[in-house]
This record gives sequence, C-alpha cells and structure tokens, in this order.
Amino acid sequence: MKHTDFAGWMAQHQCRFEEELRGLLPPPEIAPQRLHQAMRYAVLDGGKRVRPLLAFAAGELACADESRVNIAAATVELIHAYSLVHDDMPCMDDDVLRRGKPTCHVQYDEATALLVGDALQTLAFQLLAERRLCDDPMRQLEMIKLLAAASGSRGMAGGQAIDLESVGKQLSLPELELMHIHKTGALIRAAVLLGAQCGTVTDKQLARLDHFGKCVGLAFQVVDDVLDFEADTATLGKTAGKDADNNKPTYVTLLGVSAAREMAQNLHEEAIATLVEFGDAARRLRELADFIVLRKF
Ligand code: GRG
Repeated sequence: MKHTDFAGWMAQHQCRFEEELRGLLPPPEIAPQRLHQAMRYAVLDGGKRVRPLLAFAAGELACADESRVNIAAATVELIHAYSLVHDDMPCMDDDVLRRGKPTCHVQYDEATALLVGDALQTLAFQLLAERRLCDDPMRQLEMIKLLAAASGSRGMAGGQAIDLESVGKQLSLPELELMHIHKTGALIRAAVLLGAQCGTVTDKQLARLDHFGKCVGLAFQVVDDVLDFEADTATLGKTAGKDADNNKPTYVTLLGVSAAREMAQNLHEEAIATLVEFGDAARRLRELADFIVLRKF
C-alpha cells in the first residue's frame, strides 16, 4: 500500500474495493438481467464503505492476505446493502433517496427490491462458504456463523424489529442502546472480526477487537442520529430529519445534541483505549474510529 496518510489509504482501498465488488456481483447482461442490474445498482457507486474499511484495517493488524480480506469485506458490504434496500421499502422506512440516488424500489419496483435484498444476502453467504478466507476450515465455519448471527434475528434483523416496534414510543437509554447494538453495531463488529480472522490473532486479541467493534458500532449510530438531526439531505445523500418525521426515539431526542456528541466522544475514547496493546499495527483502526466520530455525512 503506497499511501501512509489516512485519506490516501482510504481512497485507495475504496477504489480497489469497488472493482472487487464489480467482479463479485453477477454480470448485468446475464439472466435474469433486471435483477442483476438492480443488485449492482444497490451495491455499486455509493456509500462510504465504512464496514469494508474496518475489515481492511483489522486485516492489516492481523497481517492477513489482502485477497482474503477483500472477500470478507465484500460479504459484510453485501449484507449492509441488502439491509438498506429493505429498510428503504414502503413496508419499513419508506424512503426515496439513498446514497444520493433514488432508492432501489423507486428505481426498479418493490418486488425487485425485495429480491435484490434476498439475493445479496445469499450471495454473501455463498462467497463466505466458497472462497478460502483462512487456512483452518473450522475457523472459516466460525466466520460463517459469525456473519449469520450478526445479520439474523439476534443481530441486525432483530435490531430492525425492535426499531419498528419502538416508533412513537419513549425508550430508556439502555433500551435504545440494545436496539442499536443489534441493528447497526452487530454488522460493524462482524466487519472487524472477520477482517482480523483472515489473518493471525489470538483469542485475547480477538476479544479486544470485539470490544473495539462494539464501541465504534455504537458511536457510529450516535453520530448517525446527530447527523440526521443536524445535516442536510444533500450532504447525507439520504433524507435528513427522518427520525423526527417518523417519531423515532434517538440519542438526540433522549439526550439532546451536545450530550449525544459527548457520548460519541466517550465511546471513541473507549475504543481507542482498547487498541493500546496493538501499538502501531492498529493505526488504521484508530484512524477509522476518528473518522466515524468526526464524519459529516
Ligand atoms: C432490513 C433487516 C433489515 C435491517 C435494516 C441497517 C438497517 C437495518 C437499516 C438502515 C437504516 C439506518 C439509517 C440505520 C442507521 C445507521 C446506518 C446503518 C446507516 C447507514 O450506514 P452508512 O452510513 O451507509 O454506512 P453508506 O451508504 O455509507 O454505506
């Protein structure tokens, strides 16, 4: 990797990863063309790629082979993209703008968007089962289980269910935290752990990385709530102010903006403290934690 500054590192990985995704997705000219085109529409040319970047940073820390981390990162991004497509549908958040362009069901149609989500999710698991990510087959099986747990009813999908049930309700801070640890945090945590497990890490190091992932996952959501409240639609590339419009409990409604920012800062400090023993090997993870908390979109 040529770049030593974070911006260069990030840009180079984002660019390379885009090509990787292009190659992993089904070609647009292969039948069923419309579904394949819609899958590519939902995944390519957009998004910050925060989860893949976390996987790359954790992979670097664990001296993993980059070609293996590429696959791990792609599986997480495919699950993330599926969740955004389904979340935007009329039966859920009912939104028209995502990543600066019309949402998948607006650009195509609802039935196609539903299938796009289904097919992206299964593609993620197909890749995880098909490609060699580490030398120990048992560990690879654990990686498949990890992504399944992070995505399912005890992870992201479960968090989304709590989210839908909480509309119009007043949640306590622990309840809100529980929702977000599942809805947003589980996949972010999985990204860090999958990236690291493509390389060499001890169980103790993995536990530290898990705690790091938990802290940045929650910090990501707190910042997301603040941005939804403060930023504009053009900057975010998605409809701003949706939480208030939907009468959803958020860190901003519960704590106010400045206490929410303080909470993100505290989580950031805890995340950084968790990385101390890794020294310079954790440099990119530290920089990503900074990026997650300081981001403007
Ligand atoms: C439909 C099973 C199912 C789950 C949906 C993740 C999710 C659960 C819904 C997304 C809604 C949302 C706005 C969640 C808040 C945090 C979040 C995941 C924001 C979007 O992630 P970014 O900012 O998006 O990483 P980009 O576009 O940059 O990839």
